[in-house]
Amino acid sequence: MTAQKQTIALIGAPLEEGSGRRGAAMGPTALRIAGIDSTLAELGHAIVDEGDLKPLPARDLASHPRANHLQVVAGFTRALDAAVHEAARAGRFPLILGGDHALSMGSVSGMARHAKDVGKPLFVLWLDAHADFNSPETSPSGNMHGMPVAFFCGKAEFAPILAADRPLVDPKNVFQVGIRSVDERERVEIAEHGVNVYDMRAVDETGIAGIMREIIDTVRQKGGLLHVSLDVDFLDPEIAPGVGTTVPGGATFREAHLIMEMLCDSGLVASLDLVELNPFLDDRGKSARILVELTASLFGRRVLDRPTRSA
Ligand code: B3U
Ligand code: MN
Ligand code: MN
Repeated sequence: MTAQKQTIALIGAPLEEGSGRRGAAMGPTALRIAGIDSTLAELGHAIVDEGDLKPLPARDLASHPRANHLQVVAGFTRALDAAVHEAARAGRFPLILGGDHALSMGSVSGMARHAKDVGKPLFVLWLDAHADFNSPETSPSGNMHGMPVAFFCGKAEFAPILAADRPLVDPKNVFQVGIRSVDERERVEIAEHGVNVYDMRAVDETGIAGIMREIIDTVRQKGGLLHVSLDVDFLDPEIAPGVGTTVPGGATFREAHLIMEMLCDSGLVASLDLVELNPFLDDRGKSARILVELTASLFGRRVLDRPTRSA
């Protein structure tokens, strides 16, 4: 159970170069100021704050005209891949404090290596307004925070950022929820590769509980580990304005909260990214505080005890 007492490794990743604007590098600090460590400690977990990562060298890579700040993103990807893999290997829960969403190239790759070590398939729950399935060839912006899913599925031509034989994630093991802004080429790519997409229309028609039950049942049946990647823009900008790419019509606090409670009950979550928080754009720490609240629900904060359900 995620609610079981765990040792949580807080791994700060002050990356903003993937996003095309400044501010997300302040994300880890804002999450700490909003009390991420004390909140989780109060729930009975042990916290190891590993501080903020420094990017590893990536001078071996030439800059790329369609992958902005490739070396910085690659440096963080390498550092995160190593730090996340090591934390998971040591039995700690990797909780990545972002940083823009390009960092998931590293966190998911590190977890894919861990899943391979323990002989389980890795599943990814991508909570986002965007599909993030671009590549340097398809991206309209060149911003690498729009590319991580294609990267860890091995479906995009990138420079040799990580070892060529790194374990990849099967696109059919990726579940995207809350999607409402997809580029033309991405639309084709995600369908071709079999990514499971629950867009906002699906959330409205089916309800978030039904979608989460389906996802949790699949991961459980396959005996998988689940990595959760939470982009602030998954949430409606009314409740979480602290993000560079707001898209109207996002998830409500109640929907996001229920997701976290159901994930907690499932006991399947092995790692978590909190990404795209831009404190420079936030409204008096509102978005940072919501992320801390949602994380607390994932780690066992509950309103009332309930009989255990299947999901
Ligand atoms: N799909 C667009 C916009 C975008 C993706 N992710 C975010 N924005 N945050 C792109 O540039 O790839
Ligand atoms: Mn994203
Ligand atoms: Mn997004």
